Amino acid sequence: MCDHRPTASDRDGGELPPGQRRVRGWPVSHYGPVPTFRPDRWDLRVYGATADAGARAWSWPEFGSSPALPRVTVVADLHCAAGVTSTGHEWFGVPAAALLELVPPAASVTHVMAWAEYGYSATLRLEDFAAATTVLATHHGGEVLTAEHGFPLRLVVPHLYGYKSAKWLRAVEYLSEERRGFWEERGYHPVGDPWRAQRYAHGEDA
Ligand SMILES: Nc1nc2c(c(=O)[nH]1)N[C@H]1C(S)=C(S)[C@@H](COP(=O)(O)O)O[C@H]1N2
Ligand SMILES: [Mo]
Repeated sequence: MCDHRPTASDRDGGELPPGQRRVRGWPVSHYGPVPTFRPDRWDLRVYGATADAGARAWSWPEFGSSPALPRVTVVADLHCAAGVTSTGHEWFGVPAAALLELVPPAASVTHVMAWAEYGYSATLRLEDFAAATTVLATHHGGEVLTAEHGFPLRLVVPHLYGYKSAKWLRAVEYLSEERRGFWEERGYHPVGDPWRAQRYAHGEDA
């Protein structure tokens, strides 16, 4: 999670979820090393319980140029479950809903697993992945993402805690039953709604 100290006042700006403190700037927070991007080996895969039982993959050039993939801008705060919120992020990328349209899930699908480099994973309810503000971001504040913030592609799920926003995204797996991802296996909440302080699967929000 995050281990940085808040440096700014909690009084400026909008309302924060319970137990969160505002941090100035944009801390870097993740487990493990920053992966090296190798464009020739990179793909984004959608697989699992798809409606036609098939899988779909985009190479890096395809992902960048496919006219079937629309782009949106989403402005949102980023709430780390360890307690700091960085504010005012302007994300630009492909809406997750567009992937769901291009690769329809089977009727049985209830969740998706976001898979990142080095096996990091985060589970999401289908409705959270499908939310209008959920985006597969390539840019932040008008610039290409930096390596430590997820270049070339990261998931952003602004209405949930940061551990759902997988950096270095490589695949989306459709699931017909809930499964735990990296932090969910370690006791973090399967949904992770910051406004309900859903940090842990058992505890604070019970
Ligand atoms: N691949 C990967 N993505 C990750 C993580 C991680 O450890 N690995 N940590 C998550 C957590 S806990 C948070 S709070 C955010 C932090 O994003 P940032 O470093 O851009 O602020 O990244 C999330 N995405
Ligand atoms: Mo976090």
